[in-house]
Formats: sequence, structure tokens, C-alpha cells
Amino acid sequence: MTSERYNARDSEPRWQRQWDEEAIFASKNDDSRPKYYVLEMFPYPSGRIHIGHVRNYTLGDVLARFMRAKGFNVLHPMGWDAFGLPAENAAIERKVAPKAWTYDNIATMKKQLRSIGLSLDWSREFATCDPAYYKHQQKMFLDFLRAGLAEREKRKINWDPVDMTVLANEQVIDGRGWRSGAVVEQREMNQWVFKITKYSQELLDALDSLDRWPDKVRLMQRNWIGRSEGLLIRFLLDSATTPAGESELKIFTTRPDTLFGAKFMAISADHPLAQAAAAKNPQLAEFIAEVKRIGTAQEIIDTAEKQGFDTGIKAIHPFDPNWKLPVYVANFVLMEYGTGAIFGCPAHDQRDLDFVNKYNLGNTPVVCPEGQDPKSFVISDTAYDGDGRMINSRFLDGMTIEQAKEEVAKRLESEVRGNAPIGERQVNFRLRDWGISRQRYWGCPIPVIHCPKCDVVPVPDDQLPVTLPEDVTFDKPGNALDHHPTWKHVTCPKCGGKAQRETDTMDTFVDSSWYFARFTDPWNERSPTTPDVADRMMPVDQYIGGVEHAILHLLYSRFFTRAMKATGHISMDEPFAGMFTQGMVVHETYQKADGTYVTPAEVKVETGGNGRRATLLDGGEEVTIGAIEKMSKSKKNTVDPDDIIATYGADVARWFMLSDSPPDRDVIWSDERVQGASRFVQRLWRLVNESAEIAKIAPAARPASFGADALGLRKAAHGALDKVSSGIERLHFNVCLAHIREFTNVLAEVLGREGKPAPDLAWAVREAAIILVQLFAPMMPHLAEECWQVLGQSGLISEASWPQIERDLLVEDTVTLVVQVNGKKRGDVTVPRVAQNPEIEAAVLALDAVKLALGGKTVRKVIVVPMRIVNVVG
Ligand code: ANZ
Ligand code: ZN
Repeated sequence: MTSERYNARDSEPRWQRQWDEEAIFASKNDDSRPKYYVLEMFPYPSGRIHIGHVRNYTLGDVLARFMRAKGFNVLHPMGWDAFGLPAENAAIERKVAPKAWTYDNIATMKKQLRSIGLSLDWSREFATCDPAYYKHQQKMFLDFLRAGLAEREKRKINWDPVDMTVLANEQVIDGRGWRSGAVVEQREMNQWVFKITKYSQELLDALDSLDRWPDKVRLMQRNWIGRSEGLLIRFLLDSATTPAGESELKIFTTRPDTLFGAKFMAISADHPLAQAAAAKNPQLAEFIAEVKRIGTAQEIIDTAEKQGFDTGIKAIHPFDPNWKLPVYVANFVLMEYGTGAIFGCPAHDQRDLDFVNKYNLGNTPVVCPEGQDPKSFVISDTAYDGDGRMINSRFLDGMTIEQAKEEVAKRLESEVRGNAPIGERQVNFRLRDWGISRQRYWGCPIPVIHCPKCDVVPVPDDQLPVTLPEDVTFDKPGNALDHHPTWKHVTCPKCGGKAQRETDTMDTFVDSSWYFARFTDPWNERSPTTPDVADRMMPVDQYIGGVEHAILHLLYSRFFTRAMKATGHISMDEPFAGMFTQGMVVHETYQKADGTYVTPAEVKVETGGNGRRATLLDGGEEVTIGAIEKMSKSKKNTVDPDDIIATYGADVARWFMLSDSPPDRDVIWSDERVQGASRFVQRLWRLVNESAEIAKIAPAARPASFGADALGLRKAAHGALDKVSSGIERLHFNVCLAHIREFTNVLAEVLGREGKPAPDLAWAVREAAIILVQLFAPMMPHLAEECWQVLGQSGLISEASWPQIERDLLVEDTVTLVVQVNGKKRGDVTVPRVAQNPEIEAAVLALDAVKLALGGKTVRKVIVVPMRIVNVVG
């Protein structure tokens, strides 16, 4: 028997090397077994793997290893989401070329990933910044262009006048550029967009079929797509108050029922009527400029105080020519939605209510909740958006909201002004087309040429890829491609005249919208996919990633798959059959007296009489234990995967991550619990070694029958096997681990017994140990390989088949019957499944509850309904 401790540092690299050399995780596209595609969101090569990656990839790895053992042809690839701004920032700050920086990071991180022991098919690896990858992306862009799925469009963008660059909404902070601090301007620029809105309805409807997606993710997508049914209404403007050339205002509303509660009209600062009114009103012009400065990011608009400016224009109520409503320019009305204009009904819309309360415009409730007296129903600070009956609404009074909506729509549809009806039903989507132009260097070049004569000319296929020049400088602000002396100057492929390349590159979300399809055949040099291979290996059966990508990345990928279908690269609509969003890794924070944060590695935490206490390792100063938060550099509450793996080994890190919380919840990193996992590893090692000793004396052939001890152990083993198998399929990993621990205790108890075990028990011990090792192999693959050898098994456990469950061992051997006395329930009785009636009767009559209920009466009859009821008739 070994007394040696399991040495992860020695074992883990050894097994990793062997897996690698034998290429056992490389999957083949012509494998005839059913496929299973497991994918974790690929990492951005920031420089180092963080602990969140370790969790993400471990979750996927457990599933991949399990499905492989179950006999599937598992596809489990890895690559790099390698374009993006940080590489350019590194170039500016550290004078390293974006390409070199990126590929260096990839090399470092790949080494780190290997040290986790992931069952990845590295033969399919690529980075999105490889020209061999983005060449196909450029090809698809051109396909989309020809199919009308990509277009050029004038769009409003955030312009930083100092950095001379376009900023994403997130880069605008309080109306200023995040880097330069300059006041950001709104500019109209030609941008490339993907026509995702062509699929709005389809993307919405198909969510219903994604039954292996979290409900919350589907809901987020639904809200993002934001379908609403409503009415367009043309309000006539009072000509005495209206700038020349303007005569009506068209609004979009989802609540036409509330028309009699209208108190004002509001238009966006970008609305043509606002521009017209501002022409003669400098104060209004200034207000408009201020609103535009704040920007158009939704969060800003949602949180900013509602503000408006009365234009002096009056609109006329569609049901009452004498009812005039003031028209305001308001900061909460977006030009990009509906018509950029609304009517405000403060009693039933909170924004409108905040607005009228600020400008003293009053409110009239027009929907009264059931059970409320309309006379006393008033609204002050909280708008009422619930159900009810119409009040204060003339011909609508007494109707339900739905009836009133219908009535207003009908009346306004049939009323004509000019040649058109005043009202028109409309379905609106919040979803906008996807603007993909970025004025950045480190991205996929958009493969078009601008010719003064021929306008936009696609780069011919045989000239793809349009590669990024490497001799670029970052000493000037703006897009390095634009500054390059020669790159953009080309001859027009059509007329041969002087022309310029497009210098915008694609949004990096484009890169990640089809990488999963590329993984199915990354070797194809001629086209993005090999359609029949893609159709066979896709969809991804289980996709795993952070909830922060629940909206954009998943929606763009769903769009892209449809667009690829439309252009002949794949034949399906939905890329991800199963989606799982994992929780974060969080950690408590530590602060010194002066408020500065220190890292977990710098402190010692002890648990004493007064609870937990933390001191600095260096010097012993007491530090405050703060809130448990998402790991972040600023709070210094991070742990480095390299340190953890060096100290405990990858298996311990993997086991801890899996055991402590359900995978969709946050897991609190705790050194104490990691040490617990480490002790468990040693315990398993000891038990397997002890089992191996017993296995040596076990008969090779399966005994013809098993005694009670052996049977008990076998039931525990197959019970655990059953529960862990179904748990892994449902990604309930923490539950699986609990079952493994429980089973370990059963085995330990058997091994702890005195004396030499009988042959049948020895055989059962060997079986149990083999099953145990296979159960934890997906979670702790290195330890499992080592144990596999100790147990004398041949080959690699990573290639072994999942053990067969013996179902008859799962059947409970007792049954519980309801006990009645004269038809009334008095309790229950548990008897052996095989018990005969006399035995059952004796057990029932011995029950105190039965004796009590009989009250001394003699028993006339006992009726046994097999497996269910025993009725005692007295
Ligand atoms: C009158 C009204 C009364 C409204 C009421 C709501 C409640 P969804 O569901 O998101 O489609 N709206 C329309 N266009 C807008 C724009 N460009 N910017 C800001 N708000 C706009 O929302 C539709 C509702 O949002 C519309 O219905 C309109 O206000 C407002 F008790 O019209 B409603
Ligand atoms: Zn030309």
C-alpha cells in the first residue's frame, strides 16, 4: 500500500503531454459516431487567463469528457477572439505592435490553458486576426452585400474631436470622450450596417424553439428585439403657431386608448420639426445642442432627468378640433424609434408623469383600476400602467383598454386627411440594424474600394484577403489605417482609375458571430465553411459562457447563421441548441487602514473566537475584510490561476470550482475550501490505493452471487453512477460532486473494516473503485489517469467508455405500504419487497397505531393490496 501523497505537480504535466502526443482529443469530421459539439465562448487574448476562464472551460470540459466516454464524436475546439482595442492601446502605451502583442498573449494563454488539463482539439485552433480566418469573413461580407444583407447608411456617431475618432457609446462618459476628456460631438457618417432587422420577427419567434436556453436569456433577447404593436397617428398642427412648411406631426403610440389623457406632445432633438422651430429660437437651439451633447446611449437617457423645451407650437387633438396640446422638444424621445415623436399621457406613463410634474402640465387619469371609484381615483407621483376600465374619455368610457385601443384605431383608420388615413396600425421593433464600421486599425478590413467614378466597388474575390499593413504608427490619434502612406491608395478594380480603400474595419462582434461554424472545418482554404461538414457538426449542442453576452453576441450569431444560410454557407437557422450561462467567481476584498486594497495573496485569514480576522503576511498589520465582489484588478481581489495550479494542481482548482455552487450561480473563492478540495484529492488517492490492494485478491471472474456486504457496496456504486450520469447531462455538477463524496464515504467504510474481505466483496471493491475513478475523471482527469494505472486498467481513462449501469441494482429492496384500519389511514409500514402476506400482516398488527385503532377488537380480516395498501378490518 502506498503511503506516498499524490503529487499533482509531477503527474499533471505528464498526462497532459501524453494526451497531446496521442492527440486523443482531436475529433474527425468523418467519424461515424453521433457528434456532440461542446463550445465555451472563446477568450480575448488579454495577456493572462483569469479564474473566470478556468471556471468556464472546466464546465465545458466535464461535459466534453463525459460525452466522449458515452461514445460521442465530441467536437471541443478552442480559438482566440483576437481583434480589438486593447491591442491598439498597448501599441500606444508600450510601443509594441498590435500583432506581436496579440500573438504573444496567445502563446502565454495557450500554455496556461494547457495547464488546466482541458480536453481540447487544438488542431482546429485559430485566431480571428489570422488572415486565413478573416479572409473568409471578408468573403461573407461581400456575399451579404450582394444579398442585400449589408448596406451603407448614414448614421449618427459619437465623434471625439481631440482623438479624431468615433467612440462607442460605452466610451462616452458624461458626454465626454473616455480617453481625451473632450466634449463628444454627434456626427452623421456613412457606416456599414448588417440588416439584422430583416429577421426581427424571425429572431423573436424562433426563441420559442430554443428550449435548452435559460429563460432569462430568452427574455433578454425578446426585450432587446422589442416588438410592439401600436398606432401611427397624424396630429394636425395649429398653423398660427407652426413654422412655415410644417403642418402635421406623426407619432407612434402603443396606448392609443389613452388619447383623452394627453397633456403634451414631445419630439426628439433630432426631429425636423425641432430643427425648424429652432431656426428662429436661439434658446431652443441651445437646448437642442445640450441634449445632443449628452448623447444617445440608452442608459444615459433612462437615467437623466427628464427635460423639455416648449416650442410654442400647438398640436390639435385628433378627436377634438378645439383641444390644443403644447409641443415640447424632450430629452427622452429618441429619433431612432417610432417616428421620433410622442403624445404624453402622464397618468399612465411614468416618464410623462415626471415630465408634467416638472412643467406643471397636470394629469387626467383615463384608466381606472377595477374596484376603484373613478371619482376619487387620482394620480400624483406614480403613474398607473395596469388594467382597468376607461374613464374621462368620452365615447371610450366603460370600455376595457383593449376595446378602447381597437375603437380608437378603427375610428382613426377610417378618417382621412389629404389622401391618407389619420391612423395606421404598425408593428415596431426596438432592434436596429447592426452598425459594423469601426474607425480602428486592429480589426478585419472591410473589403471595398471607393472610386470617385464607380462609387463603392467590392474587392474582387481573388484579391482577398485585404490584409492589414504591419508598418503602422500610433503617434497620431485616429485610425492608423487612415494615416498609412500607401495602404489605402489603390486603383479601382472596375475602371482602373485612382481610388481609395475603405479604412474602416469591422466591429469585433462580427468575428465572434461565426467562429463556431469555422471550427467545423478550419482547414478549408477556399470557403468559410464546407457546407455538408458544417451541417453535420452544427449546431453547437452546448454553448457555455457569461451572461454578459446574453444579448448582443448571441443575437448577432443567430443573425449571422441566418445570413450564412441565405448565402449558402450553412443550412440551419440556429447556431446554439443549448445555452448555459455560468456564474462569476467572486472573492472577498481586503483593505488596509488607509483604504488601499491588498490582494488575497498578501493576507492571512484566521478564524478565531471573534470570527474571521485578516492580517498582512508582511508586517502583521490588521486589514478589514470587505464585501464579496466580482474579481477585479481595481479591488485587487483576484487570484491567479497560475499560482493556484502551482500550489494545488489543476484538479483541485477544477474540483473546487465545480463543487461549491451550482454552475449558473456565483462561486465564492475561498482558500479554506480550496484546501478542503486538496485534502479530498489525497483521500481519493489513498482509497484507490487501498482498493487496489484488495483488488489483487479479488477473483477475476464475476462471482455468481453476492452477499449482503458486496451487494450494499454495489448498490452504492451503481446508484452513484446513475445520479452522476444524469447530473452531468443536466450540468448539475455540484450535485454530482456531492454524490461522488457520498459514495466515497461508503467505500471508505468498507475498506475500514477489519479482516480480509470475502472474494465477492473483494470483487465489489474493485468494481466500486473503478466506477469511482470514472465518476470523477471528467472533473479531475489527471488524478483519474494516475488512479486508473494504480487499478491496473489498460489504456487512458480519457479514452475509456463510461461504465454500464446495472439497473436492477437501482431498484429499492423495500416497499412502503399505507396501513388502514377499517378503511381509515393509521400509518404506514416498510417491508422487504419480497415479503409474503403473512409477514406483512404480522408487521402491520404489531404497529402501536393499529392496536390503538382496534381498541381491543378482534381482527376479522387483513386485506393486502400488493405494493400499496394493507387494510385491517376489525
Ligand atoms: C402614448 C402613451 C401613453 C404611451 C401611455 C405609453 C403609455 P414601446 O412599448 O417600447 O414600443 N415612444 C414612442 N416613440 C418613442 C420615442 N422615439 N422615444 C421615446 N418614447 C417613445 O413604447 C412605445 C411607447 O413609447 C409609445 O406609447 C410612446 O408613448 C413612447 F400611457 O404613447 B406611448
Ligand atoms: Zn472606378
